[in-house]
Amino acid sequence: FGKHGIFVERTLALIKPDAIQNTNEIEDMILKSGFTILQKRRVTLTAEQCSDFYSEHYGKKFFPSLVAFMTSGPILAMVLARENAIGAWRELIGPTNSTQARESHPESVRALFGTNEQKNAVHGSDSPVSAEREIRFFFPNCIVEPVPVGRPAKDY
Ligand code: RTP
Ligand code: MG
Repeated sequence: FGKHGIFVERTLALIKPDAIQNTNEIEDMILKSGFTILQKRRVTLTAEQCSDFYSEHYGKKFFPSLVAFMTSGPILAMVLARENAIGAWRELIGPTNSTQARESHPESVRALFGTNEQKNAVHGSDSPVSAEREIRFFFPNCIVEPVPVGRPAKDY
């Protein structure tokens, strides 16, 4: 891909029930970090929908309480776009455990708005395959492929 272009990647972000009251501050952090919010939807998941979304964790010890937590109130699903969106959003949110995040990444979203290893404020897709699945889960009509932006016209 040409040296004047970038790939705009998409990722799925969730604001979890424990941080829904901090939505405005979290959106400010997202926009200040150069993301565009392409889609936004507030939903309350059923246990069945949540189990489907987190099916990779089915059978783990924390699965039942994760589903109880994630269905305890509304969440905000967003499609974020940026160069390297998946990695950049994971970096901005910090480590999974909010207690640990406050030690190692005190400016991260999970350090600032989460509580512990379960109530950790936000979710971010962990790979391009996950991002595609998770974006489609919440936004069935959304385009998920990376798109080139800023490429000189003569290269097309
Ligand atoms: P996420 O998927 O939400 O972005 O978080 P992650 O990749 O950093 O963490 P993951 O391992 O995928 O776990 C999914 C969510 O399950 C909850 N969790 N609870 N030991 C526990 O009690 C425990 N471990 C994980 C968290 O809410 C985590 O984000
Ligand atoms: Mg995960």
